[in-house]
Amino acid sequence: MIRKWQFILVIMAAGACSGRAAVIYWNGNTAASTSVLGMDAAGIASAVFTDPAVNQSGSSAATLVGDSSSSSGYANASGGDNFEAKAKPAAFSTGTSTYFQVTLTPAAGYAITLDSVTLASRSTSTGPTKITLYSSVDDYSAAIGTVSGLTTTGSNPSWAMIGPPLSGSLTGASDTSIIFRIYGSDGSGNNPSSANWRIDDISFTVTLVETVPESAMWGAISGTGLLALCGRRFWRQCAGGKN
Ligand SMILES: [Ca+2]
Repeated sequence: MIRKWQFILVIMAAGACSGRAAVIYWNGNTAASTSVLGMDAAGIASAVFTDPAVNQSGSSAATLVGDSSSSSGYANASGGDNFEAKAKPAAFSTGTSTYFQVTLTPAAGYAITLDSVTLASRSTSTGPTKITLYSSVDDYSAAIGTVSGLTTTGSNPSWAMIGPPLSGSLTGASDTSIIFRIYGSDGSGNNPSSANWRIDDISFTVTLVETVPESAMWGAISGTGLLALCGRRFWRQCAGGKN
């Protein structure tokens, strides 16, 4: 049976590495995040999309930020600018499919875990019907989330908010950036002459774990142990010498 002072020690040690959530948000105006909100937003040093998107179709890539076809039709749509790309209308391939890329960099002494991603997406007739997420944690070797069956109706399609379930390699190392790729694929038709894929109102919910140097951790545990032993002695005295 775990004695009371041992239980106190475990709780204190666990508390030294607790994580707290933050939501990183882009409204499509700039590559850098629009806001970082949460209990420990200071744990994020930066969160930035890459400009331009990689592996676009045609001879000239679309710039990251566009002001056409503003987002609408879902709760809290920001409208205005969005992120755009000329996605290749072809089956998914990590080597050739078009993707947006975002780099999350923790503040010193933190590690990042991705908890969820939501984003609004809009595809024209040649645009992606499938979105797939990968991360640098495993060098983009396994998908961490997928949404299929996106609508690509006509020249003026609707925006849709999506949130693929996540699994797999989602936690980065301490003091190490994580790069996420948002692939768009499985469109059909000829290569587009203008942007056929737009995303907006992107939110990454993350847990920020404050990593503690080993020496500091063991110092904290030693100090906690002494406090626990003192408390145990006092408790025994009050209980008439029993424990
Ligand atoms: Ca917007």
